[in-house]
Amino acid sequence: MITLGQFIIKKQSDFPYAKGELSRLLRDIGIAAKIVNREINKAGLADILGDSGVVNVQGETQKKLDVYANEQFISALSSGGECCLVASEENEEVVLLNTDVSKNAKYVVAIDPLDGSSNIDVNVAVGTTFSIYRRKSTDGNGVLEDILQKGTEQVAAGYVIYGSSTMLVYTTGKGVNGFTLDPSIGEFCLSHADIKIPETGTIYSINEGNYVHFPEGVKKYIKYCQVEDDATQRPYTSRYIGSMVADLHRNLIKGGIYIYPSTASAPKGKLRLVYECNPLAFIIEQAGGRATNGYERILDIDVTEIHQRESIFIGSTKMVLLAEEYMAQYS
Ligand code: AHM
Ligand code: MG
Repeated sequence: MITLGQFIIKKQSDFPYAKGELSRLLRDIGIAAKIVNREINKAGLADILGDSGVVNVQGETQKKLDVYANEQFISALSSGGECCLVASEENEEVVLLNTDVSKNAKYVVAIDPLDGSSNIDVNVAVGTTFSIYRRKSTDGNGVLEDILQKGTEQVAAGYVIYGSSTMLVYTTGKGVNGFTLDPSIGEFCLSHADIKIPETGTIYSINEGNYVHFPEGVKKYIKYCQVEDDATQRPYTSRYIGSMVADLHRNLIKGGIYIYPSTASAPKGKLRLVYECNPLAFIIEQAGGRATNGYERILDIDVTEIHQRESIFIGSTKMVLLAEEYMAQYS
């Protein structure tokens, strides 16, 4: 059995000049994930379900667990001392970790502490997504520009899924590995080494309730998924949890496509590029899949603000390529 901590140290040799900072940063994220997991597990028993009463910068009501998870990740990163600045879904501005140990740190982190908030109160899987970048500024407190980097500049990225079991999946650009939390010893243990997404699949994940608002290319692609055809095992299965991490994790293991397209009222879709689309795009590409906005690679999109939105087509390469063909032809 290999624990996350052991694995991270072992993998440090992939980076000959590494001083262990990135390893410690990943360790800090793992620690916060365990604390958040503990709270999620007993959510129905503790007074932690429901709204916090605060509306965040996205205009969405924060859940108590959103707030709790945000505090835990920021506090672990702050005391860990390897990250100087955090961009979080729950904070309008970047958070400077201005402590003695962290202010000169080399890395910055973008995070959605608890993704899939609408599922929290009903005991359905939720997640955390994170991206790690090397700062651009040289020392002292970080600046906004440190985090406004394209997805291609990510040093590491990952997600935690708090599901029927809790897993942490991450990449440092050399493949994707998944660790399952063993609650009896409180450790993430390597359970899914070198994950590869199937080239194609039979699952499509999209909120079809928004169908009338979708671009024509997406409507036509959905119809393609639903047509009967033995050779391609259609009609495909429709699966939509409403937690992107959970939908993506399933498609990563089984093969499939997840789409959150633009709609008439949301021309860039709903999801946020910096802390939702980019980390998951990095993971999926590293697993051999594909992630675009229907036209352009997600990781190549210019980042101008931390909460900017982007449409996403992500998953098995052949399925995403075909959806893009429909976009090119009809949208
Ligand atoms: P959140 O970060 O506020 O939870 O929103 C992101 C989530 C994704 O996890 C999920 O796939 C999507 O929003 C669901 O949105 P919708 O209910 O519009 O389908
Ligand atoms: Mg989110």
